[in-house]
Amino acid sequence: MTLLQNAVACPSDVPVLTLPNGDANRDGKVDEDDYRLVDAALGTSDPNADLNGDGAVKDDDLALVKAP
Ligand SMILES: [Ca+2]
Ligand SMILES: [Ca+2]
Repeated sequence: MTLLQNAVACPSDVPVLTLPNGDANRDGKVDEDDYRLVDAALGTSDPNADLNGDGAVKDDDLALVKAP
């Protein structure tokens, strides 16, 4: 009666989104394509262009594309 097996409490403690700086199209690099993608999505809630994940595509997301 001493065999207590603790189930793994939280096996999937992995961030759902891993966003490299400004890599909107996730091709591994930040370039004009990402800028255009975000710029074209300004004012929308396109999750691919919402780089900071606040639910809206705005200038701050565009700033992330510009950031190195
Ligand atoms: Ca890219
Ligand atoms: Ca945003």
